[in-house]
Amino acid sequence: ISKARPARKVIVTCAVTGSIHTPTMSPHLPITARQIADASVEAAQAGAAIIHLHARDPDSGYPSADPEHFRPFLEDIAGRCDAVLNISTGGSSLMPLETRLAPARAAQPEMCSLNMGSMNFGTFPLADRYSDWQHNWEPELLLKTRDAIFKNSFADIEEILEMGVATGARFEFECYDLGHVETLGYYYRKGLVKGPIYLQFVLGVLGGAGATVDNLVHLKNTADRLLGDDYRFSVLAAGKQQLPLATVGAVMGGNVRVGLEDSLSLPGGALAPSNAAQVAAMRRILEELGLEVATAGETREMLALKG
Ligand code: KMH
Ligand code: ZN
Repeated sequence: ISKARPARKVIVTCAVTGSIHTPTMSPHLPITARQIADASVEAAQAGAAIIHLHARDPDSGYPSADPEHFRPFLEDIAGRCDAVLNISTGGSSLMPLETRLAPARAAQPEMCSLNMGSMNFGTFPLADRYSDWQHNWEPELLLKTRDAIFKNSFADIEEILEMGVATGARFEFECYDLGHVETLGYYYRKGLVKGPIYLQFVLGVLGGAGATVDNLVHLKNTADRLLGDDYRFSVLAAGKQQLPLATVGAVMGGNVRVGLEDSLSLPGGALAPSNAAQVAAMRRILEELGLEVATAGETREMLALKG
C-alpha cells in the first residue's frame, strides 16, 4: 500500500517591477498602474500568494514612492484577487527613508519589506549592457549607485519595526549578507521582532552575498542558530540564478520569490514575457518536486498576517 504524504506548501512571492530594471531593458516590465495591477493579478492566478510591490512614475517609468502612484494599483489588485500585498519600504537606494516609508504608512498593507542592513547596492554594471536608452535618466540612475549607500541603519530598522506595530504590517525581512541575519537575530532576542518571522535571503546583489549554494547554506545555518524554529525562509536570487537558487531553497525546506524586479529572464536567457511566466515556471518545478504552492489564505495563516 503506498502512503502518500500531504505535500508541503511553498509560499511563492512575485515581485512584479521593483526599482532596479528600467523600461529599456524589457518591454514586459510593468510601469503604469494598470500594467502593475494586471501583472500582479496574473501572477496571483499563476500561483503567487504574495505580491511584492514598488511603484513607477506612469509617464517615464522612473521608480516612485509617491503613495498616489501606489493607490490605484493597490485598489485594483485587491478588487480582483486575494493575494497578500507586500509594499516595499526599500524603495531604491537613492530615496531617503521617510520617502521610502510613505506608501506603507498610507496603505497599511498586510506585509512590507524590511532591509536588515546598510550596504552598497550596485546596479551600475547593468549600464554597460544597454545603449539604446528610451530615457536619459536610465543610465544615470544605474550609474548613481556607484556612489550611493542603501542606508538601513539600526535607527532606520527600528523606525520601520515601529511602523509595523502601528499599522499591523508584518515583514519580509530581507537579508543580503550574514550580518543582516545576525541583526535580525539581535532584534528577535530583544523582542522587537516576533515570530513567525519571514526571512527573505537575497542573493546575487552586487555588494551583498553572491548567488551560490554555499552562501545560502551558511546563511540558513546561521538563521537556524539565531531564530530556531520561529521563522520561515524564502530565497530570491537576482539575475540568472533566480529559478535555480529558488529551487535549492525549496529543496532545503524554504519558500521562493520570483518576478521581474529580480530577473527579467527565464532559464535559458530569453526575456520573460510576463511575471506570471516566471511564477508558472517556478510552480512547475515545485510540483515536479512533490511540493504545492500555498494559497493566499494558507500564507496568511502561516505568517500570522492580519488578513
Ligand atoms: N530588489 C531586491 C533585490 C525592497 O523592496 O525592500 C530587494 C528588495 C528591496 O526587494
Ligand atoms: Zn523590492
